[in-house]
Amino acid sequence: MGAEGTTWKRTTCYECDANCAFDVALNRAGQAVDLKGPNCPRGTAQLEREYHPERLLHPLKRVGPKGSGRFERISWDEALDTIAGRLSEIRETHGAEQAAFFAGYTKEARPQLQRLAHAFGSPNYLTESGCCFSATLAAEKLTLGYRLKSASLLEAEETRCLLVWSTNPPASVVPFEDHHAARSKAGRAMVVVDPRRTETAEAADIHLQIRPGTDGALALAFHNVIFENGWADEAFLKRWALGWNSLRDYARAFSPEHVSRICGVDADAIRRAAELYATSGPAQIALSPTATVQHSNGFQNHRAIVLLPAVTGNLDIPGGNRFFLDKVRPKPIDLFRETIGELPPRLGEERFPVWTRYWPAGQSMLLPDAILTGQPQPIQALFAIGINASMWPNSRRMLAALEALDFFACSDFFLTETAKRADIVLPAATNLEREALVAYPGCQFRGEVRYRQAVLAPRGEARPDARIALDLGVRLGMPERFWHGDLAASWAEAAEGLTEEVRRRAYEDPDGAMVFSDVLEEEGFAGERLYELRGFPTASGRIEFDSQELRGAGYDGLPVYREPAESPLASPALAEDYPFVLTSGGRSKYYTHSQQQRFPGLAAKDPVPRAQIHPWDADAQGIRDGADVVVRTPRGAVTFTAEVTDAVKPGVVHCFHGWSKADVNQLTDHLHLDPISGFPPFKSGLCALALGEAAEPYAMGE
Ligand SMILES: Nc1nc2c(c(=O)[nH]1)N[C@H]1C(S)=C(S)[C@@H](COP(=O)(O)OP(=O)(O)OC[C@H]3O[C@@H](n4cnc5c(=O)[nH]c(N)nc54)[C@H](O)[C@@H]3O)O[C@H]1N2
Ligand SMILES: Nc1nc2c(c(=O)[nH]1)N[C@H]1C(S)=C(S)[C@@H](COP(=O)(O)OP(=O)(O)OC[C@H]3O[C@@H](n4cnc5c(=O)[nH]c(N)nc54)[C@H](O)[C@@H]3O)O[C@H]1N2
Ligand SMILES: [Mo]
Repeated sequence: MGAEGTTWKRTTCYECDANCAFDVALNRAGQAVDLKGPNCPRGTAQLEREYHPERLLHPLKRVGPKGSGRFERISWDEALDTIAGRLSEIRETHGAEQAAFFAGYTKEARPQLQRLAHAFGSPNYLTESGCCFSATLAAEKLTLGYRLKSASLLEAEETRCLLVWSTNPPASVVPFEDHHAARSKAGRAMVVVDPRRTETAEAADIHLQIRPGTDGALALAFHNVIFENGWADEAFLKRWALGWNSLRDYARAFSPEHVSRICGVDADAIRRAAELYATSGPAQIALSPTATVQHSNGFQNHRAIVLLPAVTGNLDIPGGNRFFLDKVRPKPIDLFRETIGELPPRLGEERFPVWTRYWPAGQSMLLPDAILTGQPQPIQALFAIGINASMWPNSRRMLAALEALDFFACSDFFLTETAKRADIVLPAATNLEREALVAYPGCQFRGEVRYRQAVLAPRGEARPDARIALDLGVRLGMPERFWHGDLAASWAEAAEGLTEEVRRRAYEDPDGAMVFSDVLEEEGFAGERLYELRGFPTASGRIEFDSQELRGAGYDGLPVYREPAESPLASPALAEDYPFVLTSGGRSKYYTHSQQQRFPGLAAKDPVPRAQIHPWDADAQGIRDGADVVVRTPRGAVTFTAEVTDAVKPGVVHCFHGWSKADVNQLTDHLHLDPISGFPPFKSGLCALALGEAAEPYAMGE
């Protein structure tokens, strides 16, 4: 007990994948009155969600038209029976695969949700990963056989050159401004590739201010300079790589002068940056999970980048890019392996066969098509935990799709505009109110695992999402397979995958277990190079500069550069009407996507949806800083607040994403998905600017 009768309890934050430890002070009534944890505005604001007056506290049934917001309180029994009943009807009339199960940025309950989908008989478990991270993972695994460990997560003392390619930790990675990859450091050269002069770019020796979506061309220019100057590690390439000489030949066309015209960057700066990277090693690339791949050409662009460490001998060396290994591996309870062979094709499996091979879910970017056109396969019903139509490109179309569903149920903390389209809305318990085994394969940066106990009783009738999935499994007639609804038992089964010692610490130690040992030690490996032990586990067993797997599926085997589908060079006629390049979704440290706009503490810090515009472009249109500016694309027009700043590249407009009153995805293109990953071009399209307000002010979102 503290001085005022408070008790402190340990919990973990849930605002991002870092899962930081937080201590919560509880008063005698069991209410949270204070929080202590890392210096992170979103972590510190967790109680604004917890006690927000608009939080959903009871299950609701829609009684007015979709979108009207007219709902009536119902019991959990009625809500669950309705959902189980409607899903069963759809399964009987159309087949189980016509019901989809979706999880947005919320990740904790995914194992139980996926289990529900597959036990129900549907392959269509979909997530936000259809536009986040899975493309970089697939591109890296397909090319190198491993996922790259990136300096955005872990600092290596030995690094002498840091190449930050499209990430800005002060906005997106704890500890923000203090992140090592955002600061200059004595003895370490730094190059940043970003269309904006971010805080990270300001710390760099060279900033390559690239036109969005041209990263592949820039990476090819690096390859060009490196091979021309004899800086490639040919001995390594001869032994371990396939098709590297084809890439060398292909890159001959990408001289710095030529690429300078594509990317809008000075040719000498490209030369100097490539020289720094290739000759002052150990060199390491810090990557974004998404910024290189949210383009119509992103998958191949990303491949061209991740081949740079292979060419320069910076792969798997201290201070270079090592490989990411899952250190904590709970037992999978998602039923994916057990069932997927028996289930019909997943959404996207035919169109994105390579991506599907690397990612154990369907491609959510095709959900609007599936609902509205029945292509590539029809979807009639959706059960979602945390869904926002504004996550999709051309989001008004996604909202229309949700309205066209036969049945739609979701859980959330708030009655969002998206939830207003649902037939049933369920109140989700927050991370402070729910227990969970906090460790996801692939998401743990440091190999930490802990069992987070609930520190607060759920408000109203809120329930953990994972528990809701179990409750539905039980109502669908599978009590045994769903632990009779016992959430702790489901986590206990996942924890069976941990060693006894790690499991004990995960449950008993409030700090959880830090797991540093890994599979390599189990194999008795003490050496420095993982590939010497395991080779490169790609299709050919070598680093695939020229990927046979991609060729086999009808794609280019080399990381061939193609212009973004909408660009001044690819679509000059369109560019006459839409002369600016639009990129979106640079992060703000005050928000997680759409989530905190209704928290007064954070809204005060970053109050308006901003469109960043260079002064030359703003002046030409008569746009002043702080004025309303209409950003227009062939999909629509949205009003933002102009932030006139020379930090953004001239000719480029950058809009922040996730805003309910100004949703940039009302403007983005759903047609030109990346042909390999299905990722949408959030970060390279065309737009026009005008002073004033859009004729149809935007009113959807959250
Ligand atoms: N505070 C906060 N942190 C977050 C999130 C959040 O919502 N809020 N979201 C989390 C999630 S889901 C994700 S996926 C990650 C995203 O993580 P990151 O993608 O690393 O996000 P940022 O740090 O904003 O860096 C992206 C940078 O890419 C630049 N950029 C835009 N277009 C291009 C381009 O075409 N080429 C290049 N080279 N650069 C480009 C932008 O200007 C921006 O500075 O952040 C995670 N962290
Ligand atoms: N233009 C553009 N669009 C983008 C991006 C971009 O950079 N530019 N980034 C993309 C990326 S990388 C990502 S990851 C997506 C993120 O997109 P979303 O997944 O839509 O992100 P959020 O807004 O965080 O969450 C969606 C909903 O989940 C609810 N929610 C949050 N936590 C929970 C929970 O624990 N339980 C339940 N039941 N509900 C919860 C929130 O209240 C919210 O309504 O956006 C993508 N869209
Ligand atoms: Mo993301």
